[in-house]
Amino acid sequence: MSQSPHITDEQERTLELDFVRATENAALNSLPWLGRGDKNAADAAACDAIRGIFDLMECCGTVVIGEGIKDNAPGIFMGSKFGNWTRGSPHFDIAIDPIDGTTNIANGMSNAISVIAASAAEDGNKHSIHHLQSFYAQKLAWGPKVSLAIQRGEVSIGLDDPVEQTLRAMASALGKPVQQLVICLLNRPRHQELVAQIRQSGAALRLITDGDITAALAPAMPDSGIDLYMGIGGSTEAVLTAAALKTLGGEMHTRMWPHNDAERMELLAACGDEELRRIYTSNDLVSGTSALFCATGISDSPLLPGIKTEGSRVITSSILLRAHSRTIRYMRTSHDLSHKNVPLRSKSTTPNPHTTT
Ligand code: VTB
Repeated sequence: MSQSPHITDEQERTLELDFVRATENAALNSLPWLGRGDKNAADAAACDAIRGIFDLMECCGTVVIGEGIKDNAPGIFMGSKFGNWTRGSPHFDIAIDPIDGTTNIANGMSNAISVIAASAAEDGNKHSIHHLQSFYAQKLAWGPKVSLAIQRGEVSIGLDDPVEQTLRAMASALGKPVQQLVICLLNRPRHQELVAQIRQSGAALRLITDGDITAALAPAMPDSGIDLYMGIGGSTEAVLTAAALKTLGGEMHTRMWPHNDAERMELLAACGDEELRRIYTSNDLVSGTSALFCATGISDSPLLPGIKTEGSRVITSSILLRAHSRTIRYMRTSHDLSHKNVPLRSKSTTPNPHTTT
């Protein structure tokens, strides 16, 4: 967003806790849908809860990355205004995935999180979060140790390099043989060739069903056991991953991946050939120096434990990342549901005239 006022450090440090409340709220409100076979109901519950918190927040948020289009979800769309838009309060771009892993939540499986990222645009720029117009994107994500080896000129890594070459470079950067590498990707027919090439190299695979934000962040998380994330996943998820990598270190290369000729033609008309071929780094996708990333686990993932219930108490685990200070903050919160009021947009008696869905 170009509108001033710029967010101050102080404002960011205060507002960031409300981001955690928003993803916690989404996780709490979608919990009853864990394993109930209805991914849209889970998603709707998460959206309602996120809006419920943002309605209370003194900020001017514009959703530049929403969800719903690829998954046909009842989601929060691009252009939605979040916050109460009080005059003088800070402006943000917001990227949001109320639940990454809606199929997982419907099936009661691991790897479901609620996630929000925000970044304020700086001088001259209209937006600080780049909207990738494709449904899908090609991704290659690695951790800080590999980035360091790249910076030192010891290895080089590129999205278009042959798989075997990429894995050799990874192994050399991590100081272990290719056979000890663990590569994560979505289990999809489109990855058949990639899977065969990885298997041939001798590296191990971790194939996941859904939820590729946590999977793409795994190489940057200590002890995740994942060395590299590869393959084609959602574009929304790529941008959210980029916001987190700004704090965690590590890097991801991303390129739009049209899934059929019709989408290719649409993208060519909308953004041109150069843009379609462009390989984005995380700073290209989230360009502001301010960037917040916040996620709460719904079910267990490499990033976060899922929700645990103890009587009327529910324990949530969240991660809050702030690029300015590079702080990685983990929050384990015990909510007493017999006392707590989970703010929901649908239950609000005084809807804010400045907010839209
Ligand atoms: C991934 C995953 C998401 O979409 O981005 C995936 O992280 C990619 O799309 O949780 P397909 O499922 O169509 O392959 C999700 O599974 C759902 O948005």
